[in-house]
Amino acid sequence: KGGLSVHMAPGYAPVMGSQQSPDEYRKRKVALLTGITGQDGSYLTELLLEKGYEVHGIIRRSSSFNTGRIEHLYKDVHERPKMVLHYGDLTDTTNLVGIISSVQPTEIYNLAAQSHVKVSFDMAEYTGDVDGLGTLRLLDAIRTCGLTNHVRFYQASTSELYGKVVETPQTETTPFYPRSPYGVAKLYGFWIVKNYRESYGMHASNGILFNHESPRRGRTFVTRKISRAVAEIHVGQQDCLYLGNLDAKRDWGHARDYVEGMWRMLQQDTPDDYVLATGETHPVREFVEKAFAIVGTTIVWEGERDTIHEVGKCSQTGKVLVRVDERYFRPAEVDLLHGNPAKAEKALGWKRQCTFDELVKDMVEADIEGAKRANHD
Ligand code: NDP
Ligand code: GDR
Repeated sequence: KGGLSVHMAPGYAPVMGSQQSPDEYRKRKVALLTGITGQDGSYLTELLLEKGYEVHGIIRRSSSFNTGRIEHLYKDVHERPKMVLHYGDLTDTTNLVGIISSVQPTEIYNLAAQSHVKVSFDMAEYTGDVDGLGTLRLLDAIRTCGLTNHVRFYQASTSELYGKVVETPQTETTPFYPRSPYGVAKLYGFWIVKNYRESYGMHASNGILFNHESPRRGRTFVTRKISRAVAEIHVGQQDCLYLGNLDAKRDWGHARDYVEGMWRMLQQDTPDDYVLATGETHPVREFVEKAFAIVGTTIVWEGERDTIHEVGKCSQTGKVLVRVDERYFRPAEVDLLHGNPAKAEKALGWKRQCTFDELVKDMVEADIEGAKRANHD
């Protein structure tokens, strides 16, 4: 895969404030996404382009390509692109002010984050800076640019805010008890969004999204790690899958469904906070079993449950295909996530489309295609 060249498109000069009323200003459809190169950023860009938006995305300068998920949407700047990329970072205030003032967006989706929970224990300060203070920087940049009443803002909040189980299923009123530096940083993000909404009347909403996956999911998240391993074991490129806690339960949906909910939140007259979830929960162990079943392999578990001695064997051959490795356990775990999306279903008319079984199938089949292609190359 090649990378995309990034252009500050000609004609994007800084403009502070707007002479137009908020209603007049919002007649244009201009979205600015942080995290456009991530899983959700790529699906949301597709959705917004389909809806006729001009989409601007902030990407990080990287020594290797980080634009693989949006490459198919890219057009050269000379071909009047509807997607324009800008270099930036949530840690760089001046840069954010520069981009917002020149793009004059009508909607901002803050999807950028150090999004890996386990990594947040290793990089706690950085995660706090990007996921917590980064949200503040973006909100303040909107104010600095004089667009407080003009821009609608979406914050990628998370079911990790719930953390330790207080009640299930979790709703917008369930108390938060985050269990990782990531969750704590996102808690700051959640509250600063709510605070700026109440303090300055900003149209700023939190989407409290439960886990959502896809073939574009980062490879170190558990679902994609499993789907890739199943595919690679199937085509003979890998022997065994090493995992951590098999008993954690998650409410897993498809990312394509969830970006639709983000957009719907910003089309409401008033800002609010919404849970997006499937309303079902499944253990990691079940994802493993279902994923192997797609290639015709039945997994049987042996050894002491939930210890590093537990293994998953192929029922037909007896070969060990799954091992538990303590390095993938977290210092503090979120045992159970199970969301109730009733508010979003009623107020936004949103409902997930993809079932759990369809999600597993979609991911495993895509990775089998990828593994076969790699075998050919
Ligand atoms: P990804 O990890 O796939 O994408 C994260 C994006 O953030 C990437 O584009 C990444 O850039 C960018 N990024 C990371 N650090 C910075 C930074 N310092 N400045 C600017 N950009 C940065 O996440 P997802 O797409 O899965 O998730 C999107 C958002 O939703 C995240 O905020 C995540 O925390 C949150 N969320 C995700 C859920 C899920 O299940 N997927 C559930 C609930 C919330 P690069 O490509 O260069 O690394
Ligand atoms: P999560 O997703 O922490 O819920 O955060 P992840 O897929 O990393 O973990 C889910 C559960 O699986 C267990 N697990 C493993 N996890 C990983 N990554 N690797 C393993 O080998 C493994 N073995 C078992 C974990 O312990 C955990 O319980 C995701 C991210 O997208 C966040 O950004 C987002 O906010 C939340 O979902 C909602």
